Amino acid sequence: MKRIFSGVQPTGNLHLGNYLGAIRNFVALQHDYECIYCVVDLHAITVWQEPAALRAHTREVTAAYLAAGIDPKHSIIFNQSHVSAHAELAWIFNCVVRMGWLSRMTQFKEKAGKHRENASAGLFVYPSLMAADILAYKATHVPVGEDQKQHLELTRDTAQKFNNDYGVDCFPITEPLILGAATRVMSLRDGSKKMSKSDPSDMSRINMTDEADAIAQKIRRATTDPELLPGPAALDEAGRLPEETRKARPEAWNLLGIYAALSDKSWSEVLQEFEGAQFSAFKKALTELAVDKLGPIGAEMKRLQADPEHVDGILRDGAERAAAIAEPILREVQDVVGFLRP
Ligand code: AQP
Repeated sequence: MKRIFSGVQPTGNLHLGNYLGAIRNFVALQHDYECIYCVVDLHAITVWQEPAALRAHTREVTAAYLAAGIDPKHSIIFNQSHVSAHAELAWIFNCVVRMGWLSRMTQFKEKAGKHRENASAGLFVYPSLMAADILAYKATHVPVGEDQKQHLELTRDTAQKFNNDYGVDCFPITEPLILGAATRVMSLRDGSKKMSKSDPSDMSRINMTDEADAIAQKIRRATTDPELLPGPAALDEAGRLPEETRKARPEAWNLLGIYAALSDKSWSEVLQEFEGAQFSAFKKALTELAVDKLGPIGAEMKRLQADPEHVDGILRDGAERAAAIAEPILREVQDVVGFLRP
């Protein structure tokens, strides 16, 4: 059986990167996999969250899942803190993963910054909680953006080490699913930084709930370069974008990649369409497309967020269904480890 697990942190400012790199793919995968989608609130508190904002953002992510098209009757939507197996398995994995593995995680280095001793211990062990999220369901596949590849590698290492240490075949070696033309959407202000919820500049990202005016203004002001748009000759023989080519004009390629992803077109089709065009013309087309695709989702998110009881009901139902899968797996792991049954 093919089972998907993935999640988004309720840390506010859900953006186009979260949509194209993750949530949109979650919707498409529902047809071919058993899907479990989590609002990872335990992960969110690895950096400070105002309690009232955390509650609002948990409902915001749930609303984004629903508005984008995840069907809560078919897939499971729930929040992490409602299913205690995540935290319990994470503790066991904290005793399996090695400090050296965790020390190599680039996300920890980036988020902890220069003053690592001031970072929470939770931020350091974040990847073992992520391994627990996935393996509590023995998920076989995880759709993520490229930034999560290293963490997923650690999940695979954790599963392998657990299986080896205890001489069991308990956990699958989970595969990443990195899908679509925009697996790493970059900041609109700086093509070397990923689009991010925590960027202090709201102009750096298109939020999923931005109104048409805001989307237009952000795209109009997005950093570009003085050259005309490239044609299909910039691609390699297989129609891929060479890394060196991307690096030479990161902002231009970022906007073209967003256009390709939102329009479901290949690089080659997009480059044919805009070869030799000025950025002003391209930005107009991109604005129309972004408003067309994100507008209805943003409006539906706002409608759902105005009805917290409905959203909370979906999370409650999802948590019951998630716990029914995770608890027997946790018991199996506890038996393997040698814990007595209560
Ligand atoms: N810029 C991005 N491009 C493509 N995919 C992205 N994702 C995040 N940013 C981009 C994907 O969204 C999913 C959920 O991410 P998360 O909530 O775990 O947050 P994050 O990865 O830490 O990134 P954010 O949203 O930018 O938050 P901050 O600012 O806190 O770092 C993941 O699948 C991720 O790959």
